Amino acid sequence: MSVTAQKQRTLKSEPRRNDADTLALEIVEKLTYSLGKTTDAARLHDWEQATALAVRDRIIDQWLTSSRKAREEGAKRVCYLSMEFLIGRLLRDAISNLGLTEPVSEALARYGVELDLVELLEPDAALGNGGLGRLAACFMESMASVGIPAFGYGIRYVHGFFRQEIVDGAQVELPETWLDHGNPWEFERRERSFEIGFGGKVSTLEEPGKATRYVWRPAERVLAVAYDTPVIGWRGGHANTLRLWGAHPLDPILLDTFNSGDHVGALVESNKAEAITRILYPADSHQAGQELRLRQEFFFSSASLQDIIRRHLTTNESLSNLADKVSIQLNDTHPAVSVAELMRLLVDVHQMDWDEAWAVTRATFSYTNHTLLPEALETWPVQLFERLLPRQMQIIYAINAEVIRGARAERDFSGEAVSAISLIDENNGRRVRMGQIAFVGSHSVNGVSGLHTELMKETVFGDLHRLYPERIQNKTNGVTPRRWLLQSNPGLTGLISEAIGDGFRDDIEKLIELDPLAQDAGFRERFAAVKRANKERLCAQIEDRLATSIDPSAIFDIQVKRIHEYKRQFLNVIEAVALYEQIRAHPEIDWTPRVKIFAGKAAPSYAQAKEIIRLAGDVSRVINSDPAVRNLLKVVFIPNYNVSLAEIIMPAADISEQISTAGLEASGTGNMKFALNGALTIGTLDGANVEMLEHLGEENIFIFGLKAGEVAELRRNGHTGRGAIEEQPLLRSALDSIASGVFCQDEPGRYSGLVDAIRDRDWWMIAADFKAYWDTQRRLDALWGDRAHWDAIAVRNTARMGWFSSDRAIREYARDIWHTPPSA
Ligand code: HBZ
Repeated sequence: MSVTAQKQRTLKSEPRRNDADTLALEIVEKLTYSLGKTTDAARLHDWEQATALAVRDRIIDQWLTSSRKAREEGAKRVCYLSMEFLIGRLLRDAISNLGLTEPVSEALARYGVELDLVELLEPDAALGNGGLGRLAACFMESMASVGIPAFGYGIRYVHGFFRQEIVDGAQVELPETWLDHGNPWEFERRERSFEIGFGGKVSTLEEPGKATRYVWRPAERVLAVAYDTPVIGWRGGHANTLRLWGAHPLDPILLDTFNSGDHVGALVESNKAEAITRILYPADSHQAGQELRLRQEFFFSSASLQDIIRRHLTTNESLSNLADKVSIQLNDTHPAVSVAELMRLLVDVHQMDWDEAWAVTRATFSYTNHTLLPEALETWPVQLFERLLPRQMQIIYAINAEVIRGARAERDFSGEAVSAISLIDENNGRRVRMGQIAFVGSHSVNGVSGLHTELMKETVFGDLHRLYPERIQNKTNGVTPRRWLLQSNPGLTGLISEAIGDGFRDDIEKLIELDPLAQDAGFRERFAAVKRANKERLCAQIEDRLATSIDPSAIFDIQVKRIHEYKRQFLNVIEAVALYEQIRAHPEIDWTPRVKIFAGKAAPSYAQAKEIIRLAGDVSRVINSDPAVRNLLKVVFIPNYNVSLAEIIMPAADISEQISTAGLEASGTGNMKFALNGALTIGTLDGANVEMLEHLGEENIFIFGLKAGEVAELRRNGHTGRGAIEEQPLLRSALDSIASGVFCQDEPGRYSGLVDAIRDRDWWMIAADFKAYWDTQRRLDALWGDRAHWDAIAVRNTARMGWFSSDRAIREYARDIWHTPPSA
């Protein structure tokens, strides 16, 4: 037995006890010896740190065991490369997955400390923009839960996604500082560092009888240092590693420069290096396009690949079998430069023959696409790419030549078809197309819902799909039921346990056993009581943050997500205005009380999205203060939407708004979280809503509006909003009010541009879909009057959403893409 194995044995031979006495002792030990505080002097913040450290020790036990096991068994590992991991808080996740919620609560209670309050002190790790980053976090948790050995690789941004404040109605972005009080979950691994080059020249070495060798001599180099966070799975059975790279200078200070008197210049290099991982780009729907972004992408791709190769070579003689031991998943195109970088490492550094390297590369990588929006597809100017990554650019040219040769020879591609698949876009000032690179460099390319995958085949990747017809497959997204049900909705979780036992905690698809209880009046009432309590919890938050009181007996109609024209928060606001006007015009009607809740951030440079936030605020001010409304309608915009706020919002919704223009939302995952918690969805046939319809049955979801094909056709035919506006007095009046300044009397023309865009173009089909949306909302109003029916639908939503678990998604990836057997 090796010495390490022996040491591990020793550690394992003393299994920890999970009772409150032991935990109290361990927490106080951390307080004393790690934080230097007595129980009397400790502030809540100290308790938070001490609790995190005590819980962390238990994770480490499992973490070391899991890593050793994977190493010893030579198991195939998944490496999930993602620019973003939108993790949120970790303490509750860890405590809950380890089954320690009760003993930790009890241990802290002995010192008069409440676990709930302790948990609130942890900052959100907001290392992502939205769905894509949150999906990566759910997938990490699910890989640990189903027992797939995996590494998540990403960037340790010092400043995560910005904090949003609303000042005078407008979004203001403030820096986020999650690391200010240290981070108890991470381990800095100075010994795991790699040099990353930029710029410079490529030279060739010719040796007789041998292939030409290329040597890249970068002009600049920075150090990528690993920071590891353990990710513990359900019931603590398995732990994986999230390895985030921080950028550091090779030399902390240029002493010569300093000594010559240039004190600022001496730090320039160091600042430039550290800038790479300083901040997350806050754009989720258009490509950032700046050099720093490309540096970030290459930085974390190269560091991750060097690490993967190093690990492989510790137990394997060559890299020929890399694909048997590692699967690398590219989360969108952000790490797509990895394809060229792995080729460089294999061919230039490890001297593998080009053809073999190309086969190994394709067998190792797979790629997930998350958007069809043309403005979000990444391309880089060839000039910039060449200057920053000269060798990778050469490799891209060589790959391109080979792909085009193959297309001409095997599939008779010519002219337009060749330029469509080319890795270089020659039509827009020569740009490198990252989507094409990810596609040709992978053995599998997947979309994130059935509809999205079909549209990928028809649109962005139409020609590549013709060339490689077997490559595209679908993997519908999922969400982790631990965070999005068990932890965020303890009331519902307890009720479900009472009704069907605890089996669903280990296999969420067992929720289907609840289905018959939709017919049981007693159960429905208890289900509704849980919802009511969750709504009260949200009311308290809103009161606290906005000093606005809302009535928990009203319908809570919620739309929370990034603000984007295609997600159509504007449609929702217009409906609020139309409803407002109807309530005023018809006081005699028995209107159903409704609270419309919005939250979400706009990309700082996205002017229209910011206008929509402003409009929501303006509309809410007028409606909420109009006595004629008699509290039948309220509109609330909650600032600074993040994972922790989502955990309070999702369980409190009656209606979930999933109303994107059909064909544009790749999948959505908020839609799944809401429905899992018993909200009724009003939505278009878009993204995963389509599959939700299949699983829920059409009587349990409220689908309206144009379908993707109809949207495409209307757009082709030059549709504008004029016709629909003419035909619908409610819409016309609402738009007139918005355009004429009813909600912004200080600046009446503020929203005329937004309204003109609907009249003159209606690109997002707001006018085209308004009537169907309005009618469906009124159907929901009527249904609210029949509470037994409403509650039955809500129960069925929870019962039938088990399939939308990220465990299911991960098992599909493991089976169809990675070929890694799960162990749980
Ligand atoms: O990915 C989202 C999709 O819009 C959503 O439909 C899907 O459910 C989710 C997970 O598959 N896409 C994003 O969140 N995209 C980004 O956040 C993004 C970030 C940086 C970019 C581009 C997109 O440069």
